[in-house]
Amino acid sequence: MGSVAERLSAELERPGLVLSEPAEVAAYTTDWTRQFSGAAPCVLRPRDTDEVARSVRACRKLGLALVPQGGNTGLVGGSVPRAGEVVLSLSRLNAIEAFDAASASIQVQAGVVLQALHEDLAARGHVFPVDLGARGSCQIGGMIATNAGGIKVLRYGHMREQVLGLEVVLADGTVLSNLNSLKKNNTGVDLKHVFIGSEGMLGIITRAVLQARPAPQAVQTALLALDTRHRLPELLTLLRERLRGLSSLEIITRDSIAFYKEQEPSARAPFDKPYPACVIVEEETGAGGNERDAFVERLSGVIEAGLAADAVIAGSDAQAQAIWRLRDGVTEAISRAGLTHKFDVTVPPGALPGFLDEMERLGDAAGDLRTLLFGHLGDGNVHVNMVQKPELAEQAFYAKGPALAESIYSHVAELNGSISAEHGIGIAKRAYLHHSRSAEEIDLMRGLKRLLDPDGMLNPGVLFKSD
Ligand code: FAD
Ligand code: 2HG
Ligand code: ZN
Repeated sequence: MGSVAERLSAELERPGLVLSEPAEVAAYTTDWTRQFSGAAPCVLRPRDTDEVARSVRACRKLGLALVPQGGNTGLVGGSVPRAGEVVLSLSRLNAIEAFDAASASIQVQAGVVLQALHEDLAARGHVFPVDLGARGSCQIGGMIATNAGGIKVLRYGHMREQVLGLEVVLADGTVLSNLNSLKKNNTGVDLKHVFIGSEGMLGIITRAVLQARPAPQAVQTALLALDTRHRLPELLTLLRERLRGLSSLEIITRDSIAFYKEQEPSARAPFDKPYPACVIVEEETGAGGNERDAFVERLSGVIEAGLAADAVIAGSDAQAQAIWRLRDGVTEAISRAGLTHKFDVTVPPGALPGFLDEMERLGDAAGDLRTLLFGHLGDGNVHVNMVQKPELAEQAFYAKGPALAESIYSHVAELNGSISAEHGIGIAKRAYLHHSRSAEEIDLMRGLKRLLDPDGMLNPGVLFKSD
């Protein structure tokens, strides 16, 4: 019979495609949060679409389930094995294949890392307008599979809005290819949307054509200090009205900044006293000193209206990066600190002040947790992180999860929000999907799964328990 790795190697007859050394396999079996991990008999590392299709057919023939994996930065447990599945890593499909200046579109393989795409396009005077803290590791395929959002959704949308064409390997090994770069293509059901956001359970994304954009002439960045969170809806309204090129609007609450400072004592506090919240504002403008002056003028109107108490306005790229360092630093500090119950939710902007208060109340009531709130303010997307205090034992920490999730998600549902703004459902949220999706919608999703993957071999257990 032989081991799974031996049988797959014999079936595939491709040297270097099957990784089975336990120490090497282990690098693929725990996720970024360190809260999800499992064992895999081996890792498949195809180099192109054909090898992905062969790998899928070999797994099918041997009755093996598989977990597609990109950069393994997903935050809902969908990228690592749970019940002995084979991991299929897309990392070697890392070619940037073609750039078309006339349509500003770019064709890439699924394993291209976001930062590599940013750098490639920068050299061509263009940008890819999705950006997020995991840029150094997350891959285009994984970002499409999770419909990743990030810090520029406000102006440019999620991954979904950037995908023009897609190539996908289906569960039977069929290659479904529609790598066009057309903006307009109303030729029946747009099948790429079935796979965008499907978290690896309907097909394996191998290539994509993406919409790039000419780089903005200039980007202005500021950090506002708020002395109340209760006027956030007014702040949003005024900033949207005044800053026509608004491209990012991020919030970090006082406790999150304090936590970051504890973790990184060398980091400078942004203001000489703590404020209930800070907001990063970024606007794309024309070039030149007058544009910066006009940006300062627009923000002074916000201060005059009493919606911000103080502001730091970047005068250079380095100063802008220092402001963004605070935002990325909070996410990283939380990950370094210990175990965290993570809730990535959206609520309507008008509900934000009460929602933030309620999250802190729930965290305090649960006990021995630090509630850290931050996120993509412009989208009403709050990242609620409840971090284990040192005195809380691991088992007791995990025991608090289900009740917290139920309280938070039912509150989000009452507010007509979403229980997953941008990270997806994965394993972590599948028990709560009904808070954001109707029974009919969930049935239809199950039907799609049965149609495209009747044997349940692609990422079983993601989104809902396998039939
Ligand atoms: P993985 O983690 O490898 O996989 C994620 C899911 O996609 C899994 O279900 C996997 O099976 C599936 N998958 C992966 N590749 C493929 C493929 N080629 N075909 C089919 N399925 C596939 N997300 C946001 O939306 N906004 C943020 O601002 C944001 N910030 C982040 C910051 C940090 C520091 C970290 C660690 C994560 C952040 N994320 C954010 C989470 C986000 O989901 C991921 O960073 C990214 O979208 C996942 O890409 P990945 O290549 O790492 O995918
Ligand atoms: C971010 O915006 C990411 O930094 C991660 O989406 C959020 O860790 C989190 O909760
Ligand atoms: Zn985010």
